[in-house]
Amino acid sequence: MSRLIIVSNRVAPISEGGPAAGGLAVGVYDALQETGGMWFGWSGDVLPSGQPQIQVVERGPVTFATIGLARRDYDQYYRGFSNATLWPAFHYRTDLIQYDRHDFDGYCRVNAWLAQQLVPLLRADDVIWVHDYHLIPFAQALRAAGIKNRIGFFLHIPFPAAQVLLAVPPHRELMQALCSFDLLGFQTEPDLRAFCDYIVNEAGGEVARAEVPGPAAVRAFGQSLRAAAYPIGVYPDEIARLAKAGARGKPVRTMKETLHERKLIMSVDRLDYSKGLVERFRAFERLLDSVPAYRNQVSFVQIAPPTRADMNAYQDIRLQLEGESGRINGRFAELDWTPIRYIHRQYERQVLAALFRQSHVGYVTPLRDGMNLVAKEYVSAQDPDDPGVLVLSRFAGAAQELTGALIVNPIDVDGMADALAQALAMPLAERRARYRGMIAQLRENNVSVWRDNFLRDLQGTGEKRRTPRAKPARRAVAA
Ligand code: ADQ
Repeated sequence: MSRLIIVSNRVAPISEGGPAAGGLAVGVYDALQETGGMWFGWSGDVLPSGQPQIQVVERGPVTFATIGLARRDYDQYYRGFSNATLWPAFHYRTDLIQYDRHDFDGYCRVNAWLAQQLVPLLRADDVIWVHDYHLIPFAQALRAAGIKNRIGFFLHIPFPAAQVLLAVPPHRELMQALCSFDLLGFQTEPDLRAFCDYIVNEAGGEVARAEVPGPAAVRAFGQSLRAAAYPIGVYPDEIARLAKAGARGKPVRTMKETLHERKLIMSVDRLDYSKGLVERFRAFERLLDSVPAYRNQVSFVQIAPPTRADMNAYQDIRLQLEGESGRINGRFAELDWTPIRYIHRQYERQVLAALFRQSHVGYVTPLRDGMNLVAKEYVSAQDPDDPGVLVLSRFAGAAQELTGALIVNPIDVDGMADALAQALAMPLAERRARYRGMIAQLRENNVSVWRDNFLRDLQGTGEKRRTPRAKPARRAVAA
């Protein structure tokens, strides 16, 4: 059996018995344990000086290979092109795109350098699975180094409409590099369609959609590859078990005591401008405005640990949210009631799952999101006899599957306030019916199914590449 090599920007923290729990981390680690293999990527360390050295740690059948980044590489590859150019562009925030061609050079340079670190660790029949937008030129760099193994790529974030992608100055070089993979995986059909539209209408390529279920055949930039949608899942039964177990824990008991009999609306996100938090806060305010009976009867808990805190756009959104929560609480709070509890810390998965189970409404309204695992975790954590209601943005990938949610437009503050009121008042029979449909879908497409479908299609991408490669894009091979 081939070894599986996972390549991702960050490698899940290595602890006793494997990586810390987390949607993707669990799925990937599980696959690695079954097939044996290696997880390769950045350690999360930024080195002020000196040459980064690769660290290799064995845990049973799994090898973790991690490496630090030099300060300039972190600034150009991670903070720069990945998170100041690609992240906003792929989340349709063209107003926030910053572009510096030196950062793009750094992005390509770091991809090529990481690929060179991986090459000596590879065997001829390894199957390589690369994850996410940080690593779009990775296959091209491996090909340039003579690697002929099968290489697949999964994009965790949305793939933007062609007109939005055109706002990224080196879009053509990026898409040429992306076409060096053998198989591309997207979160949803709309993402796949957006990619195909670019290939046909901007790159002059061809796409043949499969007549039987299976990946589309793509020809572009002198290369042939396959592409399909593979919506990422969770392990719903494992989350339900955690949620039940966590209900006896102190954090949940404390929450219940401070809520008294009030209803709970709950949101959990990384603090990011793509998550629609400002509009979400305003919609909750609109609910209190328009239905005074809910004042002092419902609390909204928003858990949002800061990420990418060394970037201006993230400092701005943090300040804006602190302002909004303070303003709304100032308007409505009473001595015994704080309408919005806005919390910046991380919680264990068990605590989050248990809090989801206690809450009447899961409020998940990103402006754009590749999938949004929180929506899936919320549904998984519910008590089947008395489930809460999911209010979900139509622009989260999860909305393609979780059709039993109340689907909202995340910029429509009035519409979201109406959906919150409908959720809080929803009769038990309707809540159960909606939950049953959604939990069945989550079980059918759990994270093992996602992983197995992708790896099956990657194995099926025909002969390993033995023909000479198309010429790599200009900057991708610079060391
Ligand atoms: P994210 O943008 O990080 O992921 P999401 O899918 O919601 O978004 O995953 C976040 C994960 O972190 C969830 O498992 C959640 O429980 C956990 N988490 C969030 N806040 C936490 C907190 N305070 N404490 C502990 N855990 C917390 C990217 C893409 C998504 C895509 C995923 C997976 O942006 O669109 O769904 O990858 O492909």
